[in-house]
Order: sequence, then C-alpha cells, then structure tokens
Amino acid sequence: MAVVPRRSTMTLFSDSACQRSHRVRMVLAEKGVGVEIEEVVPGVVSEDLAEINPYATAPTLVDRDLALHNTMVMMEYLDERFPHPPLLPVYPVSRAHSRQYMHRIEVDWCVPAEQILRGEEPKRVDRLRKELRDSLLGVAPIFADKPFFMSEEFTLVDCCMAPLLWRLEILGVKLPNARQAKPLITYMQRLFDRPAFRASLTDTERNMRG
Ligand SMILES: N[C@@H](CCC(=O)N[C@@H](CS)C(=O)NCC(=O)O)C(=O)O
Repeated sequence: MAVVPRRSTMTLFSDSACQRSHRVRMVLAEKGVGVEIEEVVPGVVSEDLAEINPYATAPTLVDRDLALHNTMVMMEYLDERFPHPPLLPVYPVSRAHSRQYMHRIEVDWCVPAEQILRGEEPKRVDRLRKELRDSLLGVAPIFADKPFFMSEEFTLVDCCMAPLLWRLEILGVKLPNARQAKPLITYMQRLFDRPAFRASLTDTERNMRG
C-alpha cells in the first residue's frame, strides 16, 4: 500500500548531490514527511536562500518562521517535531553518545569526503582516500555486533552514515573483498535496502553507484 506523506508546510533547500542534504532527506523519508524541495545549484547563490541563511548553504530547512542552516540542528528538530518513529535513543547518556558519533562522522569522514570530491591536489586526495578507507575498515567489526551504528535501532547516526557510504564509489574508495570488510558491507546493504533510503535518493544520487 502506498504511504501517504503527512502534510507539512516545510521547505528544504537541497543540493541533489550533497551528503548533508541527503541526510535531511533521509530523516524526512524515515518519518514519512513530505516537504517542498527547492533545488540548490552549487556555486549559484540563490537570493531566496541568502535571505534566510547567512551562509547560503544547503541544506536549509524552513518551517514557517523558522529557518535552520545546520544539518545536525535540522535532523534533531525533525526528530522532535515528528516524533514517530523516534530516531534518537531515550536515555541522556545514549543520546549524548549518538550526538558524539554524528559529530565524529562529520569531522573524520564527511569533511575529508568533501575534500576528495572537490579534487584538490592529487597527492592529498590519494592520501585522504586511503585514510578514509582505512578508518572505515577500522570500525567495520562494530557492525558485526549490532544491526545499526552502535545500536539495535536505526537512528540519526545511520542517517549520517548512509549518504557517506552511498558515495564511496564516486569517492574512489574501494572496500576490499576481505573478511574484515564484510560486516560493514552487510551494514551498507541493510541501509540501502530501506524503503526510506530509496525514497530519499535524487536522480543524481541514484546514478552515483553502478
Ligand atoms: N554547517 C553547515 C554546512 C553545510 C554545507 O557546507 N553545505 C555545502 C554543501 S554539502 C554547501 O552548501 N556549500 C556551498 C557553500 O559553502 O557555498 C551544515 O552542517 O549544514
């Protein structure tokens, strides 16, 4: 049966290729919330966006008088505004852990991924690719213990992981077909098979993997 999106008056300024916009689209899809999507073209500053976001970055979420321009704030706002299904654990310590994981994913993996995609100096890009691959392989065993990122339940942390992992091919990061990588590869497939993940993909993103 088709899922009828809940009505909302929200607008998401989204870049169809950017992993941060993808995270927010994924949260919206998991919650079954429909929003107006305003496509942001990288490098082109839209006046509408500049008016509500001092940095004119994507994603930007507008809900009536509220305009949010930080991805983490947006994701948590959506989780509070649309509580079902909850995408953060209940207890403060677990919530703090989740927030810290999201921060580390951003700093340790997403920022280098962005630098790789910008194609800066080739030697540096090679080094960043290797570091990203080794770092992901380093955490691969944790996915053997639990189905999601350090959790029995799907959370916002997985909404940060999925867009990054979906981009490994275009990042030129190849995981080895070795035992060590298996739990990570299984985790990736588990995320990619989610109906909400499929629904969150833009045409550009659909073409990112062969
Ligand atoms: N702190 C912001 C950063 C967002 C960001 O850097 N977005 C990139 C695309 S992934 C962007 O819009 N870059 C264009 C620019 O900085 O002008 C967040 O966490 O949402």
